[in-house]
Amino acid sequence: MLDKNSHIPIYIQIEEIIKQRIFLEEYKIGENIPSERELSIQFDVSRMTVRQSITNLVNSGLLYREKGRGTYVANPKLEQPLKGLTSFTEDMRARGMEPSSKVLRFEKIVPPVDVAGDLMLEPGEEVFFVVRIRNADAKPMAIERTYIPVKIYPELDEKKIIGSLYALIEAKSHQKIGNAIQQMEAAIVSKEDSKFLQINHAAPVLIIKRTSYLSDGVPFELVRSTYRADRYKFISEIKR
Ligand code: 16G
Repeated sequence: MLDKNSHIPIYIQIEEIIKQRIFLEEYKIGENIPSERELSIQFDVSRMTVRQSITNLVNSGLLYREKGRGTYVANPKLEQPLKGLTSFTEDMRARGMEPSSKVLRFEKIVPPVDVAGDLMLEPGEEVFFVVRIRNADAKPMAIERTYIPVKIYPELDEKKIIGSLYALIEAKSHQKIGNAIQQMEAAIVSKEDSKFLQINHAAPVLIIKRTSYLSDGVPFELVRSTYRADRYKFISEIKR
């Protein structure tokens, strides 16, 4: 209940009560929560105060607003450990979700010089450039733009890449994938990607650039993955 004499601001108390209701499943995932007007009557506070609490919960990803329809309880974000070198397919299966992909582009190109440099290619060497939407349980999670040197897997085609790239590469090269270097940064989604990811066009995304190597040290992919920031959080263990 609200304590109007408390030193804790009212909007923060309301946030806590709403969180509690979500935790107790009084407000269920994917369902509408009461309107600002109803909540302001319930708590006997102004709509402005309720709006502030809801905005904070929307910003933290617990709730989301649908224009003209109200405020809903969001799915909890997927927690992706920044630990083992796993594939999207493995990550989703480990969670009991069904991975799938939609290939938006598949072409053979001479890559830009920076990409060629990262992949340690000779001048003029070709790569496959693949753009895939990665879905979990048929919902878009990420867009991956991948460069794979043609010499690594000359027979790669649009149909094969629908499944797991890592499984294909390991089977083809008869060696394990060894390690990768990753960089992560925050960004605002591009107009094009917002459509594919089914998010608002100013929504935040997390971009991971990964260069991966076979166990003999040969680079086999350079990927830029754009993740929905409302669906993902990355977790790492750090020791001292
Ligand atoms: C992950 C990797 C990506 C890799 C893909 C392979 C990150 C940031 N990216 O999404 O680099 O290409 O898995 O998945 O983790 P697949 O084997 O299912 O095609």
